[in-house]
Amino acid sequence: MKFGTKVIHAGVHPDPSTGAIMTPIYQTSTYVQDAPGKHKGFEYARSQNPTRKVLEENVAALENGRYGICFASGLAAMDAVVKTLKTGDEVLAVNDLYGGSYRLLRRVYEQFGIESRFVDMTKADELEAYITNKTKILWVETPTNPMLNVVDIAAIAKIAKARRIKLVVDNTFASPFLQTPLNLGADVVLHSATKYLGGHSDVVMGVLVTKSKALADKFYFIQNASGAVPGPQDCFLVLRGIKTLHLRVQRSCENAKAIANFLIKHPRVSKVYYPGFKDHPSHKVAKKQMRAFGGMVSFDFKSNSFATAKKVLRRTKLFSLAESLGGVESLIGHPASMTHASIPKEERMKVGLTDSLIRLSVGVEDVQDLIADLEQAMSKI
Ligand code: P1T
Repeated sequence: MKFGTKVIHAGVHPDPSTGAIMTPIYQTSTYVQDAPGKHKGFEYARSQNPTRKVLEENVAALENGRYGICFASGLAAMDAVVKTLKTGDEVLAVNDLYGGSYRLLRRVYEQFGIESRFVDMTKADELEAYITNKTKILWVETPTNPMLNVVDIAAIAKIAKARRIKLVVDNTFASPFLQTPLNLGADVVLHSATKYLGGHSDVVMGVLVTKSKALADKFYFIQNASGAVPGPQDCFLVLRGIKTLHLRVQRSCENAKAIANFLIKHPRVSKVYYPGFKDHPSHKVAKKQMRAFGGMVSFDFKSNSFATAKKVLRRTKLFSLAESLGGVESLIGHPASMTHASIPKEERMKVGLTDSLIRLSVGVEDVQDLIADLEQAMSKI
């Protein structure tokens, strides 16, 4: 099946009792058993839910994996991955990643003796030097949040395999329409389904996908044992959102390209971070591993001033000032004070995440209107 067919049909079947074409929302906490241990595969809704099961099968198919495991948020999904480690193990993570992911590794897991180090993974050939015999997970985001660096998944996967380390790729920014990391050698894919999968800014959810039965069993165990599961209504909403994933992401990518081209010509703009530009340091890798360059664009000002950024952040009308991304509506954000506020300033500055950096999540509106909105917001700065 091709991608546009999978989003609608993979794992989805008409309801056997009524023929309902849409997956029902099984709003139940438990299931009646015929006799102790004699049931229809569903015992208790933390452990199994039919709406969730359909979504898990659907996302697994989109990522070309075998197992999908849903969690109450993207961070709950990440938490489940880190919970497979033990004291003394170490995570080697990309040095530019979502602030909440950084916070989970640093502020939660370091107190249990699971240390993390953050390195520039765009230089795959230098990665080997950072690996120790404690390193158990390589944690990659690509494109990264918010600097839009692109990591060569196949190159990192080769190193991970040789050293018997698990490679986890947070595929939230790309979505499975643009890249499928399991095909490139990753062991686990993570999504904040809150973003492109859901696509309508109405759900918080996370998903893990893997081909490995051994890893899937660990994740199912943690899903049930820790209990950070999504509700059935949210599973329904993400299933519905996914049906148009390819159309939405395609349009966002086209719009983002036009906006990046507008911004790069703007007299007040110093830098535009967009992997679709030929002079982006990882453009070649992006071209090789992604179908298109994504719907996210970050940019900075020649003034390097927070005051300038603040003016723009206040003035846009169609771009709403908000955290999150990947919805049909365009959002504008200030990573330093919003999504990445939990990263110390010295760490942020090392990757170029300044106080004047603005991040755009480009939606599916008419791009002329989006450009006009940015033009008016940036006209008097
Ligand atoms: O918000 P949640 O569903 O828990 O997902 C966390 C998460 C994980 N990975 C990436 C790459 C993310 O961007 C996020 C959440 N990010 C935002 C809320 C944001 O605005 O960047």
